[in-house]
Amino acid sequence: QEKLPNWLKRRADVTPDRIALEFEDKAYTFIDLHLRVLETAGRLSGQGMKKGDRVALLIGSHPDSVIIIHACFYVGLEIVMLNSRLTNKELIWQIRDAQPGWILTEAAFTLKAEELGEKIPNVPVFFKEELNRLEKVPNFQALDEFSLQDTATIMYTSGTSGKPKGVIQTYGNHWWSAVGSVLNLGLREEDCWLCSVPIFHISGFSILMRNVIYGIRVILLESFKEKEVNQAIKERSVTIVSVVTAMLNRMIAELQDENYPESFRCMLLGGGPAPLHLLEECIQRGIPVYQTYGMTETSSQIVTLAPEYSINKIGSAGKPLFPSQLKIEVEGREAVPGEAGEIAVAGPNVTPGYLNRKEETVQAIRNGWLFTGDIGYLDEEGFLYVIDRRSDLIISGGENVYPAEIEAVLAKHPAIFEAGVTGMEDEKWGKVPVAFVVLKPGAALSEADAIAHCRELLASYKVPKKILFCSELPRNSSNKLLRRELKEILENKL
Ligand code: S0N
Ligand code: AMP
Ligand code: MG
Ligand code: MG
Ligand code: MG
Repeated sequence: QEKLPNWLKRRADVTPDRIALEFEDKAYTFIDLHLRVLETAGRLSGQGMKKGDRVALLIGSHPDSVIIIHACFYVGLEIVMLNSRLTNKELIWQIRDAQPGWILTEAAFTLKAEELGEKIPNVPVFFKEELNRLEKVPNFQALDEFSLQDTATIMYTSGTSGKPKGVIQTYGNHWWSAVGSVLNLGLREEDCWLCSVPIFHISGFSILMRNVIYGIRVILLESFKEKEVNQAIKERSVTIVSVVTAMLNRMIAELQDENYPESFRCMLLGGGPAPLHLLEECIQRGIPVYQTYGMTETSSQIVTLAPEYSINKIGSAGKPLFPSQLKIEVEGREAVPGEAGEIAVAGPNVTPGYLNRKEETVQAIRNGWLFTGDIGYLDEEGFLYVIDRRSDLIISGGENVYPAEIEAVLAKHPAIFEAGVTGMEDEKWGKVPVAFVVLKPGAALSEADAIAHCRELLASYKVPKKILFCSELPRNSSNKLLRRELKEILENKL
């Protein structure tokens, strides 16, 4: 069993007085954070939570959440990070699948949480605001060590089938992800990572891990606001920011003709396609953009373009981070340079698998390689280019939308016979879902009613932006829906 000392606890020992976290006008040193975490962990423990138990967190981006996350680590709890953009229908599905012993949330989500409590009565709901009133375990002992193969977090990611899967992320996955990142980007004493991506995604959560592993300052924003982000970069000595394309577009527009200070050294751009014109604009304006490729299954970045190649290899997601490996497979063989195929990755940051999904795990991870389902090619020098070619995945503003999930929801409507969903280019979000709907004979349904039906069951970023009624869907001889053809029909219509 490979072990490492408890990260925050070690940080509080080695660099206690460094600023760990800033939020609005508050700042916390590592020792502050540690003491608060210890207190919270004692109270969680007082509720009977113990090592190996599982807790689901429905929490926003603020210091209390950071404290709760580390408190769970101090107790040894497995954390299920819930995406607060989801509807309760979607959350309930995930909670039933993950079977946590508790849900820990906050007053901001009271409405949501009360319904969860009613619908899943066997999982008690706690509010963080009430934690202080809970009994503490006397002499609570925080874990001194983390076992690298233990599960730290579980994050749900949708799949081609439309049913979300819980991705298991171990302590080792988070550790090696942080190490891989820093071996590429380097570490400077003055580094400060701004977190305005959600902490329920690995994009944000990984920043909290780098925070304690590197001992750097993190500025946390409650939500993404381009003005606030730009201001923080300009006035608060931020050196690194993680963004998705939709954020970067808004930041550049807000920046107008101003520039970021010299000290700002990395705009880490991931979570979906990086349009070439955006990369070019950044280079022109001297914005140090680094494209990265990564996913929940790899605990964030696994391929990142090194700084010295940002101009020569523009458009590339780069090379695998030092501890990881990358290959392209075509029909069971490795592709030649320039040949597109499925991207497969391996390394200590890659998930051991999906929770409760043996079969899907065995299908995805073969001989130690995770087959991502993404299509890409390597150039002669081994740089990865991701091609946006999957018809079953729509990435809208960094959120994944799977057509099958929307199709299933539409098909539940009594007037709908069947539905097919595809992605449409969108200036703001990159891509948005559009649905083709076939009504039952004699049935009537308006676009607005179909959309209202979706809104009830789906997070709003998954709701189709348009519903096109038609008499049949394109299918092949074995009756499989041809989403690629939907895309063509759509392009001809618009
Ligand atoms: C882009 C964001 C910030 C937009 O949210 P915003 O502006 O705050 O919207 P709201 O005020 O909440 O809502 C207003 C309306 O907009 C709708 N809406 C919100 N988001 C979306 C969306 N994505 N698509 C479509 N519509 C959206 C709301 O629903 C609302 O509409 P109505 O009024 O109709 O309800 C926000 O979407 C955001 O934070 N996106 C980023 C999410 C993210 O982080 N994704 C990455 C996931 N992938 C990974 O984590 C792996 C990759 C990775 O780790 C990584 C990624 C990036 C950088 C670095 C890394 C790394 O490897 O380290
Ligand atoms: P998630 O499941 O939310 O972690 O999203 C990961 C997915 O985002 C990947 O499987 C890719 O489809 C997509 N993605 C991530 N980085 C890139 C990139 N640099 N270029 C294109 N697509 C990307
Ligand atoms: Mg995914
Ligand atoms: Mg907002
Ligand atoms: Mg995504």
